[in-house]
Amino acid sequence: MKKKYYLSALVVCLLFNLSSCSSDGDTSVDPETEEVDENATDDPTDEEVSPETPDPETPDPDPEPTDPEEVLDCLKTFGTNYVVFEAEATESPLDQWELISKGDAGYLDKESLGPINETHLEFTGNNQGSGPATSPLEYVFTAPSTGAYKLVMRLYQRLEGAEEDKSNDVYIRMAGNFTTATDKYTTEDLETDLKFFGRGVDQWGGVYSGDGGAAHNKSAILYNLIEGEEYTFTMSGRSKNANIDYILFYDTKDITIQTGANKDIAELNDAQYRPDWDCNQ
Ligand SMILES: [Ca+2]
Ligand SMILES: [Ca+2]
Repeated sequence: MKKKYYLSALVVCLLFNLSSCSSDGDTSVDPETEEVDENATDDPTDEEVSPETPDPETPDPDPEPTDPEEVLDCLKTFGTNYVVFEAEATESPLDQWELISKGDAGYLDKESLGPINETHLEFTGNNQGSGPATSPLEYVFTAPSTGAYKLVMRLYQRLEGAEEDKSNDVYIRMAGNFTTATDKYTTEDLETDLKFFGRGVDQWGGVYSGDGGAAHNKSAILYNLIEGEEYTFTMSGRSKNANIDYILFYDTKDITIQTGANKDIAELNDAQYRPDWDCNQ
């Protein structure tokens, strides 16, 4: 558990560092209060200290600098036929996305299964209804198999009294050697910021449907991916107070994932399809 908090703090630092490094010339940076939880190193649950180690002060015997690449790698899981990312597994500046971790006031853990890895991203721009594609976050991955990959995310709508179709969407686009795997959207539709919506009305649910494109469809998002090819997926903010826990791509010839309005994709599906933070075990 302690390691989890440690890595959580590292990720926060990493993201804010990257943000400031890459924000040269960007004077519109939101002076958001960085709610890094300095008290996260509480609860040393284990009271017992062996007599041979009289110095319980040393917090970590491993002072080597953390490689940002390694931290990012910990937030992604690659199966043989799926890829799943923590929402914060990006090198992009978070900008108007806020990283919320356990202990933060806005942490969304009301459900029996809380945020995976005790983190989620909340979009704070635009309004709860809509707005332009804002604060793009890039996720780079190599397809582990050739097939039609479907996209889903875990969503929580922090409605604060708004209608159920508010705070429920993001924009998505894909880059790389792919084609559309659905007749509802063209490849060009999928290469361009497209609304992607779902339902998680004051609870964890899912994002599972596109909305728009040339034919104005509302339908699942599917990409033909090629094993070994590298892709860059981009998620941008659309509606304020939409919270994303993680992002899953899976090969539909092998895997079925249950989704639907107010269906929690984490609870309904096997735990292997969540980012398992394996570097930290
Ligand atoms: Ca998470
Ligand atoms: Ca909406």
